[in-house]
Amino acid sequence: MTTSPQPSTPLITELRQICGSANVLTHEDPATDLSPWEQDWRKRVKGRALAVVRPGNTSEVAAVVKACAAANTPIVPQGGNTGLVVGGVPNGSGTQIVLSMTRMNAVRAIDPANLTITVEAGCVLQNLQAAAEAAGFLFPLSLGAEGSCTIGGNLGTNAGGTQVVRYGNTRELCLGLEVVNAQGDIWHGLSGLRKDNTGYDLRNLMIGSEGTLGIITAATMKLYPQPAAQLTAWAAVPSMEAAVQLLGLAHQRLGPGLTGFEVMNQFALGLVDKHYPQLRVPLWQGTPWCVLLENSDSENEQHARSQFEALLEAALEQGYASDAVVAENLTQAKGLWHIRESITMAQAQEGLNIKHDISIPVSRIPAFVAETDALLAREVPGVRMVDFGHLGDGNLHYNVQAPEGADGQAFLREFEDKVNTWVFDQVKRFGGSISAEHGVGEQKVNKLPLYKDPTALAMMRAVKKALDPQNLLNPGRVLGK
Ligand code: FAD
Ligand code: 2HG
Ligand code: ZN
Repeated sequence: MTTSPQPSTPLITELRQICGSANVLTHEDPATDLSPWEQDWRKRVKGRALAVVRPGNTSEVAAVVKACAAANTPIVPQGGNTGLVVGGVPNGSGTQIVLSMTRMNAVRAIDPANLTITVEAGCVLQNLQAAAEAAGFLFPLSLGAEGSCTIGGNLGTNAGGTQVVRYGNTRELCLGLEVVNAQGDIWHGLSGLRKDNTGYDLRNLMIGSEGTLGIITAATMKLYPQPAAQLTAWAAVPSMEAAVQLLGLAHQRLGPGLTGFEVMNQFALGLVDKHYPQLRVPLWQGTPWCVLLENSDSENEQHARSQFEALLEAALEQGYASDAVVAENLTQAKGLWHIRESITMAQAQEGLNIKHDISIPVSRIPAFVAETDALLAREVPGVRMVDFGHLGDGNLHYNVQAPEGADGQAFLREFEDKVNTWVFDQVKRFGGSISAEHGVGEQKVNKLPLYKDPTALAMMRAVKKALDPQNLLNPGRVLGK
C-alpha cells in the first residue's frame, strides 16, 4: 500500500485549490525537500513550515491570506531568502505557511516618459536591472545578493547596497506599491506619482516592515538615465580618518558623480585573498584600509577620468591615500567590485562570525572604530575584526570573526550576545542605529527595545495591532511576540 502525498488539513486542501497542487509543498510528500525555504542564508537557523505556498498572481495571494486568516495560520513572506537577520524563514513550530513570491516575477510595464518600471515582487533584482538596461535606463539598486534577492525582499528590508550614496535606499527608489493586507484585501497603490499628499504615507510604512504589515505583490520603481561613463578606483588609505577625509574630497570634487564609496579593512581583504586568490586583491598588504570609489559621469569617459585622476592626485598629496589605481576598462572595474562583494563569502568560508550592519554619522566613525576596536581587543582574546562597508552612507559591517583555530560554536555561545551588547552600546553612545540596512528580523528582536526610542516602539506596536490584529503576518519578527 502506498501512502498518499496529499495532506489532510482543510487549509492545505483550500490552498491547493487556490494555487494548484504543484504550488503547495508539504512535508507529507517525502520526496519534497523544503530546506531551501526553511533554512536561512547563513545557515544559522532551520525552521519547519506547515507548507510552502507559491502563488502565481495577486488574486491568489489575496485568497491565500484570506484562507490563512480564517484558519488563524501565520504567514511568512519570502523572496530570494538572502536576508541576513532570520526574517524570511518559518519558526520551528511547523505551523507557519511560507509564502514564496518567486513565481510572481514579471516585468509588468516600463513607462519611459514617467521614468518608471513596474514589476512583480518576486522579480530577481538582477533581472530588474537588466530590463531597465534593455530599455536604455539605469535601475541603480545594487548589492552582492542581486542574482537571487527579489525586489519584494529589497522593499521588505529597505535594502541599501553600494549606490546609496547617490541614489538612496530602496525606499527612495520606490514610487508605488501593490499590497495584500492582513485581511486579504488588495491595495492598488501602483501610482507612479512623484507627488501625492493625500494622507498617511502607507507606501513608506510598508517598505522596511519585513513582511509584518502586508505582502508586497508589485512595485513601481524609479528609473534613471544611464551614465555616459563610469569609472572605478581603488585606493590604499592610511587610517579611517583619512578615509573620511577622502570621502569629503570626493563629494567636493565629483558632486553627484560619486556613486560608490566603500571601505574595507586589511583583514577583510586578507580573507578574500586567502579564499579566492584568483581575484588578485590589489594594494592590501601594506595598508590598514582600502577604499573603492565609483565616478559616474554624465559627459564622457575622458572627463570622468581626468576628474578622477585629479581627485586621487589631491588625495595622495594631502596624505588621504598612499597609493591608488583607476580601472582601465569595464572588466577591471567589475573585478574590483567582485573583490568587494566577495567579503561576505570569504567570511563564511573562514567560519562562524558575528555580523553587524550599523550606521553612525560619518564624522564620528573614526572615533567609533578606534574605541570599539580597543574595547573588543581587551574583552575577546584573539578577536579578528572584519570591518568593511558603505562608508559613504555611514554604514559599516563591523563584523567579528571567531579567533583563529577557535571552535566557532563555542565562541558564539560565549561571546555573541556580549559582543552585540558591547557594539550596540557603543553605537548608541555615538548616536547610531543597530541596523542600517539588513533589518531586525528575529536576530535583533530582543535588542530593539534596548536601543530604540520607547515612544517610537509603542507607535510601531500600535500600527502592527491596527493593521494585523490577528498577528498573522511574520509574527515574532521586528517587534517580537
Ligand atoms: P528574503 O530574504 O526572502 O526576505 C527578507 C525579508 O523581507 C523577510 O522579512 C521577508 O518576510 C520579507 N519579504 C520578502 N518578500 C516580501 C514581500 N513580497 N512582501 C513583504 N515582505 C517580504 N542587504 C543590503 O541591504 N545591502 C547589501 O549590500 C546586501 N548585500 C548582501 C550580500 C550577500 C552576499 C547576501 C547573502 C545578502 C546581502 N544583503 C544585503 C541582505 C539581503 O540580500 C537583502 O536583505 C535583500 O533585500 C533580501 O531580499 P530577498 O528577496 O532575499 O528577501
Ligand atoms: C554587504 O554590504 C552586505 O556586502 C553583507 O550588506 C554584509 O556580510 C555582511 O556582513
Ligand atoms: Zn551592506
